[in-house]
Amino acid sequence: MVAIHRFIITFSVLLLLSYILCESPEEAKKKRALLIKKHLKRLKKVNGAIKLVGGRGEFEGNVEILHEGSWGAICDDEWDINEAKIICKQLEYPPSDVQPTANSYFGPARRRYWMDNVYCDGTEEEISLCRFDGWGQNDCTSTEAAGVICAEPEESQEQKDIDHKISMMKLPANLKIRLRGGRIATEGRVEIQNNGGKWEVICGDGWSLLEALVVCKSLSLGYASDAMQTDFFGGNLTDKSLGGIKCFGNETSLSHCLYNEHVTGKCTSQDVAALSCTQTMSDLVIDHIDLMRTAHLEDKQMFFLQCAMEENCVASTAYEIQKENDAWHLETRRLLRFTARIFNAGNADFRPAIPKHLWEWHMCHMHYHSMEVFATFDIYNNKGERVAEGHKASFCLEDNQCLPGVQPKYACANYGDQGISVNCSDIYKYTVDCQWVDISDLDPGKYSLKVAVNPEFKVPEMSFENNAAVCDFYYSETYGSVTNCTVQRP
Ligand SMILES: *[C@@H]1O[C@H](CO)[C@@H](O)[C@H](O)[C@H]1NC(C)=O
Ligand SMILES: *[C@@H]1O[C@H](CO)[C@@H](O)[C@H](O)[C@H]1NC(C)=O
Ligand SMILES: *[C@@H]1O[C@H](CO)[C@@H](O)[C@H](O)[C@H]1NC(C)=O
Ligand SMILES: *[C@@H]1O[C@H](CO)[C@@H](O)[C@H](O)[C@H]1NC(C)=O
Ligand SMILES: [Ca+2]
Repeated sequence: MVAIHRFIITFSVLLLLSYILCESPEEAKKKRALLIKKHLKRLKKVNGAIKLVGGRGEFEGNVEILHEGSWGAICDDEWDINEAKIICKQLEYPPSDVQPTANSYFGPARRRYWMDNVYCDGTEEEISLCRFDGWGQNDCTSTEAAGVICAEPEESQEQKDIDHKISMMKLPANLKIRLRGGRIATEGRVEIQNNGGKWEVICGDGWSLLEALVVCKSLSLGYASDAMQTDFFGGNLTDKSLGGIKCFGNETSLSHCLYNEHVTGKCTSQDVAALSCTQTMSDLVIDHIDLMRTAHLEDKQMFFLQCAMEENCVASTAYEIQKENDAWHLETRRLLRFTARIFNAGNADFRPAIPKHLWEWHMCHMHYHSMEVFATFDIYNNKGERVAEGHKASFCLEDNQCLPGVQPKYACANYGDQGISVNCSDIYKYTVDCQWVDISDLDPGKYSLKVAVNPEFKVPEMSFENNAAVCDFYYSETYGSVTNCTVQRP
């Protein structure tokens, strides 16, 4: 807004000047256009300005934002199409055909992270106006840079030849794979060999736990405990090194995955794909039966939702109402509530990715959050568009219920150790604050509800194929029902 005001003032002053100096209308117009252009350019250099780095052209790359005079990266936690659209809009690209990228798709983050857990509702003019954790606050490593691919406007001829879609290619059918350079046999850089050729390393851009899991499984080394982009284990990248490899995680061989032609050969030399494997691993499973059984609607006065609002658990319209309406606390929100029961079916405890001393104390709910994005609750329409989200659920992990003979170990109270033991469940009852999707803005109709744990695959697991429940959600004015849930990949 400030920028726009400044712009209008400058514009009026320019009009006045041209009038006083009595130039010919044409000349004045030209000058004015030039000055406006300069002014806009200058505006772009102020705090909140963004640029894309590491891509094939200006239209794509990891996002960097200017704050306090220095550029910084944005972390990919919670990064999706909503945020990508704001970035492209801010850079004056059309809002269609936008793709978000994660896991440092355009190379490792080169600078500090300025933003993490960015959440835009779509109306913001620039990314710095979206909600996020606060400048510089983050828990991210250099392999978590967020990026976008924007579509250029039609008129621009410059980059006509470049296909703006990520062009994914099949990997060779009988690729051989090995690990090298590790301190132990279960870690190291990943090397591939095609058709008896030279062993080569691969470029780590976009390399995540999903790809690492496929490699560990195919080498009979168990499951991936870490996916790295590093030259710590040696390896020389070439201008032919394959990059941007994408797996679902359920493949039996890397050969079944795809790679990105455009990232191939564009890797920085430190950015070698590496991993470590382990035989013991946790495996979270969402209980879709309990979800169906417990789902129901509740209308709640905003007076009782103040804590929830602090933790971003309501839809963005609630914040508008709070701003505009003095009696906001008397307004109500309609919530779809349900129980999320998460069972650890693996052979190792599930532990938070962040060490204890970095856990966040949440005053409102009076406990520590050990994991920022533990679960997501989303509602989609029949076109597959997300129409409501429960936003992030940062949980405090503990053993609420265990199979017979298993002793609960983790408890949140008193700064206790957090986690979920093997054969125990962490249960978020529908009565718990924030355990809902705010559907106040939803029209009656048929939708699908997706509840997913560890949805961004940031914490290693045996399998991600059982982390989400996808259900039919039928909503009338007065009634909501969740039926027909299936367990799938987030
Ligand atoms: C990488 O290159 C360096 C220097 O050219 C060479 O000494 C080293 O052996 C190479 N490493 C591998 C794994 O090829
Ligand atoms: C792996 O998951 C993807 C996406 O969920 C699915 O399309 C594919 O059929 C699965 N492949 C196997 C081998 O299960
Ligand atoms: C967990 O339960 C399964 C099935 O009941 C059992 O086979 C396994 O030994 C249990 N593991 C632990 C660590 O209790
Ligand atoms: C449940 O979902 C499946 C596909 O996901 C669909 O074919 C089936 O008709 C649904 N059943 C009901 C009762 O809605
Ligand atoms: Ca799982």
